[in-house]
Amino acid sequence: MRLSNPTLDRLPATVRRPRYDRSAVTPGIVHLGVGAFHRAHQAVFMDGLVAAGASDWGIIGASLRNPDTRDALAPQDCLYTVAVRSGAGTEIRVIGSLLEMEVGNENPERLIARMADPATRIVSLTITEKGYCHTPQTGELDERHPDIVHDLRHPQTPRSAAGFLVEALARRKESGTLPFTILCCDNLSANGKTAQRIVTRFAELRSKDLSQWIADEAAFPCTMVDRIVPETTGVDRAAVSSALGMTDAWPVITEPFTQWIVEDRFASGRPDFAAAGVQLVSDVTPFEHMKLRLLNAGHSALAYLGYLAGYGTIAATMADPNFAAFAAHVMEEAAVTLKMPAGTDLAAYQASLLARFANPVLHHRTWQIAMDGSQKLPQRLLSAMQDRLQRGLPINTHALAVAGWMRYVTARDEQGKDIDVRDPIAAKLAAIAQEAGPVAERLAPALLAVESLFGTLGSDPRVVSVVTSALAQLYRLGARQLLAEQAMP
Ligand code: CS2
Repeated sequence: MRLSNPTLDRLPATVRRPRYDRSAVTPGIVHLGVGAFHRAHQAVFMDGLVAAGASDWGIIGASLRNPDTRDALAPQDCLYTVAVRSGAGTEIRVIGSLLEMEVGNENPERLIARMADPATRIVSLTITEKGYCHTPQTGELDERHPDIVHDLRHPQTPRSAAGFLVEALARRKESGTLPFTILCCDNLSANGKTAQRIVTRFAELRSKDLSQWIADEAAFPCTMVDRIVPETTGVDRAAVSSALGMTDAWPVITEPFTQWIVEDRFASGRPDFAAAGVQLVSDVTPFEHMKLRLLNAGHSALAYLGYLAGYGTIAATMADPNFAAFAAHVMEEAAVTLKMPAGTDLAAYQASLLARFANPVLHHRTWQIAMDGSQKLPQRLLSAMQDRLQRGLPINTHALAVAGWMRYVTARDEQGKDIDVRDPIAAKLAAIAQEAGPVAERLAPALLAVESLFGTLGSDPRVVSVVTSALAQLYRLGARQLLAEQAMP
């Protein structure tokens, strides 16, 4: 038996499910990048809103290139399970807010038409950092990116998110329809502004008029999104299907915590997000910095050093007290760079992050988080480093995290085994590592010279010196021994 509309009734009584009439839910949102994160985060908020009778907005989910999610969910009427895991056990809930699925590269026209349809009022995005085809250090569109070059030549059959967004917006302009709101839900710094810069620049390369219209009429609110959602494994699928008493081909696994903070600027209306616990604010910046520099920085630091030490998951890494202390130090270094609204308890926030990281029933792989470091380091580690340098403060712990990344991208672990490094510039990084050899004094400066990632920070002598010495120690002692020595009083 497969999870689907007709089988909803056969679920065990304890499973929360859509009790509302799904046929009365209408698509108001097109979401690009319908991966595990979206399905455990935004789609759950939307399901909660409909269930509470506060909205009838559903989601059309789109993958830009990969048909896997559509293939798994289409036979189940786009229903899927969210399994929330904690020490207290697992709570499972079937989500009904996803109505249809599209795959961009299979049928670009249909996806564009969906986005251009006046019924679509928001296009939200979780396309990961690299999906923006930008230079991570500057946040500008990379006009030489192959997908961008392609999409400018073939605007009707785009590949990139920017290409889809701009073509759909062009058609809305043409037909006299208001633009949709572009709701960026990726972990980028000033994510709405970054999306805006990229979309308007791409549009400008097509037509000044179009780009002006988008700048004047569309909205790009910034958001802070937070929920830890590891990749679903075969074991997870089997466990969820067994709890359901029927097959769910692609459930998502997550933690109890969830948070969504959104700037309240929408071009064509929005559902009553607040009724589902979304925090609507006028400026997301402080919360976004807080999350990127504490949670995501801590995550990346643990992922690189933990992986090098042979730990497979964040929880396993955190179970080593020296690594937990290291994560806490990264957060302490970053915390002083944050300017939070009065009443924010940063110490409590950091403590809650450490507890979330340690959640032993969540198998969040260090390898998964280590992915795409060239896209993640600037907003997670480098901006805080820069702020500290400006104030004359030491940067040792951040430098060690960066050194961990450096050793990781050489694609050789501490035992000499290959690392499967996934990163848009993995080949370039490997070439640099090859040329420099495993010698901190050569490797650190060579990697710091990658401008798209480090910008001017990479030539700051203080950075070169502290990162080089951290990398030298990492080579000499290995991650475990190094952190053990640092933890000694
Ligand atoms: C993680 C994030 O994969 C990663 O890089 O740091 O996906 C993290 O789990 C989320 O941002 C938590 O909200």
